[in-house]
Parts: sequence; C-alpha cells; structure tokens
Amino acid sequence: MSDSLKVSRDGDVAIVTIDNPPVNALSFHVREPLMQALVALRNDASVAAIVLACAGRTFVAGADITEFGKPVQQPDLRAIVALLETIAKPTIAAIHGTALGGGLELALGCHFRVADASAKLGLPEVKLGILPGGGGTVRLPRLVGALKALKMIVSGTPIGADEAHATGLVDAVFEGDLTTHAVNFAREIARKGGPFTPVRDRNDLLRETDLAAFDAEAADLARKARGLEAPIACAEAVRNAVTLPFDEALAAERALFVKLVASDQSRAQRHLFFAEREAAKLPGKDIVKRRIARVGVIGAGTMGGGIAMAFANGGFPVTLLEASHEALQRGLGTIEKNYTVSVSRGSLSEEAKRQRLAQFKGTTDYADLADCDLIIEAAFEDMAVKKEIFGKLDAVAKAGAILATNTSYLDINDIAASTSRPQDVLGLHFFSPANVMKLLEIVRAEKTAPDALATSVDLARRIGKVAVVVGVCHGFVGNRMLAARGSESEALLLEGATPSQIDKAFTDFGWPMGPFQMSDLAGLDIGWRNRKARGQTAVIADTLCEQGRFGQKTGRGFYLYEAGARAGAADPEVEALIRGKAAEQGIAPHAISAEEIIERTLYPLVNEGAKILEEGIAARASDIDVVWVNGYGFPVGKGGPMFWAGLEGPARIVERLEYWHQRTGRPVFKPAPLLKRMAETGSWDGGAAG
Ligand code: T1G
Repeated sequence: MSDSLKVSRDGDVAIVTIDNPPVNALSFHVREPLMQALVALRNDASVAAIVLACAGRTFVAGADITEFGKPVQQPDLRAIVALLETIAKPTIAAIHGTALGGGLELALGCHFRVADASAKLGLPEVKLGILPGGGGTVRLPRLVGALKALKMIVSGTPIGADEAHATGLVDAVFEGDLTTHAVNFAREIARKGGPFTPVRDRNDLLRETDLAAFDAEAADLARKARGLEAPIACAEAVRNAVTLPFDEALAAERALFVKLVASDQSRAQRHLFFAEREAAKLPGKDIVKRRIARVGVIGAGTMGGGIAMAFANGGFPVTLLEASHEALQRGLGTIEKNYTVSVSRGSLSEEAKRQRLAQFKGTTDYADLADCDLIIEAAFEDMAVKKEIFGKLDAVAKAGAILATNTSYLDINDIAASTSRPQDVLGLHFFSPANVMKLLEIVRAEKTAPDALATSVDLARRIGKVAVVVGVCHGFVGNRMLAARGSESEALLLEGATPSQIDKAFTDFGWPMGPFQMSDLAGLDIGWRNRKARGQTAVIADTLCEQGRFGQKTGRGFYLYEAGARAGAADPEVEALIRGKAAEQGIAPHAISAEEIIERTLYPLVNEGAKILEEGIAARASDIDVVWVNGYGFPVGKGGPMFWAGLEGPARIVERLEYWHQRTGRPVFKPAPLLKRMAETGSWDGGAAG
C-alpha cells in the first residue's frame, strides 16, 4: 500500500496496519492510503472481516497536531470514519499502547474494539484547547453513556483497558499477541454473522441519560474551567449528542471544533505541547546515560520527603538520610501519612502504599549512601551547610554517582567547587509538594558533564516530571522571574491596591490564585527568611511576619483564615497596616485598575524572561513557558509568559515598561534589548513567534 500503511491477510480476515512512527499520528500520508484500503476491502467479497491495527509502540495517538492551522487535506478523519460505518462486514480496532483523540475516534468508527491489557484510551483534545473533532463527542456517549463521556472528554484523562471494557468502550481485553487475538475475535464474529451495528446507530444508552444530573455535572466542570473555552465546548457537544439527532450533533461538534482550533487558547496549549517536548532535548547526539538504580535523599523535611516520594512512586529504591534518628522517624512518618491520605482518597491502593513504603531505607549514616547512583541534597538553604554535606558526599559516594542539590537559589558552581568531582554536580530544583508538582528545573553548573545532564533529563521523564534545563543564576528561571513579578506587588499595595484586588486581577487573568493567596499558602516565613539571608526587605510582608502572621499555617497572613479554611477573608487590620506604612513613606493612595496591576507585575515578568534568554540561562523562550505553566500556575490558555507576550503585543509591553520606568525609575521596568528586538521581529529568536 504505502510506507505508512500495509494490508495483509490471515485467511479471510484482512489486517490493515498503520505504521507512522513515533505515535502513528493520522497524518495525511496515512489517511489517504487508509481510505483507499478500506474501500478496496469493503468491496472485496473474499474478505469476511477487517482488523485495524498499528505497528510500533502505540495505536493511533491522534490527528497530526503539526497539521493544525493548515488547510485540511482530504480525506479527513470524519470521511474515513463515515466510510467505516458503511462497511457491512465486521471491523475491529486492535488497540495497544494509546488510542487517543482521533485514534479513539477512528476506533469508534469500527463495529468492535479489542485492547491489550496495558492499553490506554481517551480523548485528550481539551488539553490542546479544542474538542474531539472526528465524532468522538457524539459516538463515545453512545458506548459509555453521556455522563461518563462528559467526564472523559472534559478532563481529557485516558482510562485503562479494564475500565474501558467495564464501561463498554472495548469489547475484549487480551494479554499477549494482540493481532492474533484480534484476528481470532474477528473470525468468530464473522462466523456468528451480522448485522453489525455502527456506533452511530446505538442510541439505547443515550435514551437513559438523566439530563438534570448531566447538567449538574457539566455546571460543576464549567466552574473549574477558569476561563478556558474548550471544557465548556466539550460539555455542550456531549449534551448535543443526547438532545440532537446524530448528524446535527456531529455538525455542531464540527462548528465548535473549527472555532476552537483557530483560537489563541488552542494555539497557546498546542505551543505548550511541543514546548514540553522541546525542553527535554539537549544539544549533542546519543549521549550515553548513566545507570540509575538507587537514589539517596539527604533531608527528610517537606522537600526531602516529597522528593523521596517522587522517586519511590517512580519505582526507585530510596535511601533517606537525616541528621538524627528523631528527624528521620518524623520524616518517614510524614511520608507514610501522605500515602495513607492517598489511600483514603482512593487515588492509591493499600497494596501500592505497602510497595512504595518498602522502597524506603532510612539512615543517619552517610556510608549508607555509598551504593546510590544519584544523591539529592535537600537540606537547609545555607551555603556552609550545603558545602559540608557535599564534602561528606565527595568522600562516600561511588564514582560516577550524580550529586544533586535541591537549592532554589544558591550558587551551584560554588557547591560543586567544594567537591573533587564538579562534573558530577548539578541542581535538581523540585517544587513543593515535590511528589505532586510536575516541574523540575535541572540546573547545569559550569562543569556539569553532558551525560549527568542527559541522565537527569531522562530520569525526570521516568518519575513523571517535566524537565527544563537552566543555567546558574540567582533563583534560576522560575524564582528569579517570580522576584521580578513580586517586586511591584508591595508597591501596588502601598499605592492603594488591596491584596484581594491584586489577587482578583490574577485569578481573572486565569491563575489558580493570586500572589498574596499563594504567599499565605506557601508560608510568609519562607520568603522572610530568604530576604533576611540576602539583606533584602519587603516592608509589609516583613511586618506581617514580625507579628507572627505567616499565612494559613498561623491562621492569618495577608488574609484571615477560619480554622481549617483554605480561602481567606480580607483583614481590615492588614489594610490598616498597609495604609500606615504608605503614610510613613508619604505615599498617597490612588485608584489602581486591574490593567495597571497586570502591567506592573506581568510585563516585568516577561522582561526578566527576556534577560534570562539574553544571558543564556534558558535555551529557548518556550522553556520559560514550560517552567511557568508547570511550576507557577501560569494559565495554560495563555501559553506561558513568553508566548503570552506575543498575544499581548510586545510593542505595547515595551511602551508600557518604558512608561513605568520613566515614572518610577525602577530597573525592573527597563526594557531588555531582546524584548525590544522581539517587538520589532515578533519573535524571541528572530523567527515567527506564537
Ligand atoms: N501529532 C503530531 N506529533 C505528535 C503527536 C500528534 N498527535 N503526538 C505525539 N507527537 C510527537 C511528539 O511531538 C514527539 O515528537 C513524538 O511524537 C513523541 O511524543 C480530530 C483533533 C502519545 C502519550 O493529544 O499525549 O486527535 O519531540 O515525546 O512521552 O479529534 O505523545 O520526538 O519530535 O510525547 O511516549 C489528540 C498527544 C490530538 C495525544 C506518547 N492526541 N500525544 O507520549 O512520546 S488532537 C493527543 C501524547 C486530535 C481529533 C483531534 C503523547 C503520547 P518529537 P512524546 P511519549
């Protein structure tokens, strides 16, 4: 047939095998021969059944995302699915690896679906700012019910083969040689004879839909959309499947798809899809990675415990070291408690908890780290403490072991220089809670060896983290830009804005929470300690801390918290404190708009990103976007600060920064040369942006 598709026979069963590495995306050069093959097999009387399978590691993982935004070449996926539904002989999709998006929609065009026991099936289009555009919103509800389809499509989270079987999405689950099982299944079905009902004609389940329950669930999901259009459109499309005739619902799906695929939000989310994959690419070819079998973690506090859990969850045995037996037991106790909470929430089985806890070995003796291939230090943020630890590690760690520090701002070149093996030293900067947050800033020190770096990037993927390699500077990429964004927050308060007003500007922008809510959650004392260590001040935050107001953990910070409450209430005492400090500094309050708040916080954020690119601390603007979306909650619908700058208008950003620089004289507003160039060229690297 073609390089990306072949047809073979097993007696009277035809097997159509798609072969388009790496993930069998439904590119045009797959669709065209697939259409031709299906027409030929439909009309071939010697063929009793057709099996649709894929070569390589996965079934079709979707439409080819790289074709989006370009004119659609026919046949498109809908035409192929429509053709499949005209075939009278049984068609069977044999699913291994993942059947995602257009891949699952293709399978929904078949009469039957069989899956390998480890297969995953889903419609993740919402994560690309779109909705299924190949009939998934209309056919999936017919197999699994409207409510289940709603949850699958609005979350975009795939389900496993067993759940797919239990919900009627697949007809059989097999272990072993899937194609052989599928051929036998097909032959048996053909022997039993039809008629074989296309999914489009299976309406029984839809008729049982409790529309009130459906609408309640859809409303609840809509509340969590935080300004993203795709989740809302997904719910609307699935509801259409229940209330409209098939073809009308299909047409409505198409109209929503065409609108969303052209939206800035979808462009932003597609940018992030590829940006995350680009971030994991290091210069240099085929670097041999070091073997990592056992991991050591020094420090069983909040960060150390979370890091240890991240590796245990990834299947690694972990040696956890603490300075004292009490501290060790406390740390191990917290880890066990965290797993117990996951079991009680149903996100972990009792057996999995037992297996993960069995991965831990606690110690207070550095010698027990001698068999570790990677050792991560997560101790107190003090250079002398770090150097003492790395000195000890240098003595006990085996040759070739990677020695990593979890510091969030200290100079890693300095730490590396305190060992005889700086080539093995780098930063692994996790974000709290480390067993949950996806981002991992991998900090390349001056002497870090390429294989240590490549090994760490690969390791990040194995523990489910999104890795970004950054250079050494104060605060690396994330925290350095956070400082720039935060530098104006206090000024805005002194000039008349309130914490809730500023936080509302951020949540309206799409953030999960604003800077003051975030500080109260993380604990004001952490920033206070860092500022004191660096001889810096923040008049309002420092004063709150001197009053013991550390945020949620003390029941009061920038906000007041009822016992156990996560949402804080505005506190007149804090607003009076702010007005008092402003008066002391002779600052008269003025009305501050949400627009001014965004300008004075996010424009400096972008500007600092530009400086970071100029200095080569980040390799790509898209790396900065990956850091901010995965580590700091930057709204995915805006693609990250550097992508957003393209949407916001770099010329406007430069003009407004110059305005504020003029008015305040503050260096955070002085436009970086690269940002000015971006305003001229429209791109961070001289090429097309966004
Ligand atoms: N189109 C084009 N390229 C794709 C692709 C796709 N759908 N999926 C992956 N790639 C590339 C990816 O960029 C990378 O390239 C390489 O394949 C390996 O991917 C009509 C409209 C399947 C779970 O959203 O979730 O169907 O960096 O590193 O970790 O309704 O890829 O090597 O050059 O991610 O093993 C819906 C997207 C599309 C699934 C495998 N489908 N893919 O993960 O490998 S929209 C999706 C994934 C759609 C229809 C609509 C993952 C994976 P490079 P990888 P992985």
